[in-house]
Amino acid sequence: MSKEKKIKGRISTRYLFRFFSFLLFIFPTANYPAQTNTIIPHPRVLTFKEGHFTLDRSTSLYRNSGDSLHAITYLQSHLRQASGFTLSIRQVPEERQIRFLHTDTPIYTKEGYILIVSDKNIIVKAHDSAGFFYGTITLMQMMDAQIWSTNKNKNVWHIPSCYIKDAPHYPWRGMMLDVSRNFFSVAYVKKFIDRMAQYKLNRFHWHLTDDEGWRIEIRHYPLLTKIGARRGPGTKLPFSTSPAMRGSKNQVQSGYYTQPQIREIIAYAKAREIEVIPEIDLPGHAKAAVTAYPKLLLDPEDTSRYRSVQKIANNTINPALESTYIFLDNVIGEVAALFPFRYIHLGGDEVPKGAWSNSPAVKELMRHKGLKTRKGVENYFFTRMDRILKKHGKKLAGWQEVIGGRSKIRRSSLIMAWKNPKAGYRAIRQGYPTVMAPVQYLYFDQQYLRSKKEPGHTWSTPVSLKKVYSFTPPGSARGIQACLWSETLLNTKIADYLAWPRTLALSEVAWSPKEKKNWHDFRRRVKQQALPRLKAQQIHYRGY
Ligand code: TNX
Repeated sequence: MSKEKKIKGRISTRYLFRFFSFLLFIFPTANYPAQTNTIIPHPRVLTFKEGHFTLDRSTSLYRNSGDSLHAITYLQSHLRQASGFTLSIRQVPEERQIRFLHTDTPIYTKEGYILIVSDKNIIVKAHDSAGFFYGTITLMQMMDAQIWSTNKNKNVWHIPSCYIKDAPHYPWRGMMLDVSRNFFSVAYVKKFIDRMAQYKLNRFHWHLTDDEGWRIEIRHYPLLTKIGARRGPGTKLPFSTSPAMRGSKNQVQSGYYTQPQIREIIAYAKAREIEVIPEIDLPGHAKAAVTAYPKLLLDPEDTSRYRSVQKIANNTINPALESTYIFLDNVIGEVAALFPFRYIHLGGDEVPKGAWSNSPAVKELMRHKGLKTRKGVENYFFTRMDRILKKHGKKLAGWQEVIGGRSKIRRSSLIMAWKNPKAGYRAIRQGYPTVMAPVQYLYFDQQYLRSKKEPGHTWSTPVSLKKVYSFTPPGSARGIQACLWSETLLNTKIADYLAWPRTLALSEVAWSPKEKKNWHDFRRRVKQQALPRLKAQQIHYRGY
């Protein structure tokens, strides 16, 4: 090539460079692809505008009320982890700022928010603490996935200009974690809660007691955890009862949460706008409790021998003994003092056939109260338990069984329907606030698809991501909830795998209006937005 041509070449490269720089100058978004929505759950109203906001260490924060504190703290701490800097809070509005502005009326409903991003500033408007938090979560979903990492190496963030107005469809957007069958550490429970918050879920149902373990410290009754939280060789709780007590055969499995740890977890959840609902499963599913305190909870003359559906022998508290109610009053007293949320879940599911059938105390109770059936005895038990809860200033939550037969519990009791959607419709018709948790759609302990290679339960139908997404709860339900029972959850990897990405579908069904549901678009958003974030947090999700 001649010298002349080389020079010409260099000139034209330089010219081209200048030309493109000029283009970038007049169209600052030219180096960004056209914006598409990647937010999960899909917001009610969303429009993208030209331009973007650049967030870096010089960006400041401003708030005109106290109810944006959770949101601000959350954003600040993630930026600190991902970038190493802390955004400062200023007393006056200025440019290049994220402003949290309180509104006098709710945005649509409770928990709603408006988010406006422009190249000059970001405005989050809300009427309550949850609204600010969710506005901030949406903002963080529009930032690079590195916002969820902890490696302090991203310093500049671009957020597309937009206008978003949003609020949840259902007030109850829950997940249940069973920590009885297999125990999970405080650290994992916190992770579980934080991940829920990232997708605007707001009720953590903590299944704290069951046959295989009592996991909450009760000061009145130390044996509940001393005996009831340990199983395996040399302990009083057998290890081998099939099929629920799986695990490595030679090791004692133990674990429970102390009251300070429980307080810590509740505060951690509260900072993420999540209420914690504890479950003490009664009167069935109580092998751990009756093993720890047989004298208080079992009729010594009861010769009935029976097994639960999970094949656990003689696992049911006797409802005809006064000592049962004294015991439960003391337990509920401590639980009520620990958990600020208005509901305490008392289970009520799967009382085994044959329980109490030979208990003289129960026979006497039936005669005395004119109870004809075992269901009648269960109802008597729950009516008394409801009164105890009332005394401690709490409301009852229970599985659908608590309203079988002629129940006298308060109408304000919260019913969780798990056997099928129909059970939920029935509870709604009877006037109870109802949470839909049907196994066919929302049991995340079930396999995704039928295969020997897939972890999870097989007793119901498989629950694929698409199946979760297809669930259409009635508008009149209080909300929906997924359940992660832990019989097969031998480690946190399995727990992660079963929960993700299904939790994303749960989030959208619980939050977004039906008209916004679109399976193909959802899948695209899962791929573009969610999976990189799960990866950044090392969540062991199931690919698809
Ligand atoms: C049924 S759902 C149960 C649980 C099991 C679960 C396993 C409900 C209220 N009871 O005890 O862990 O199935 O999928």
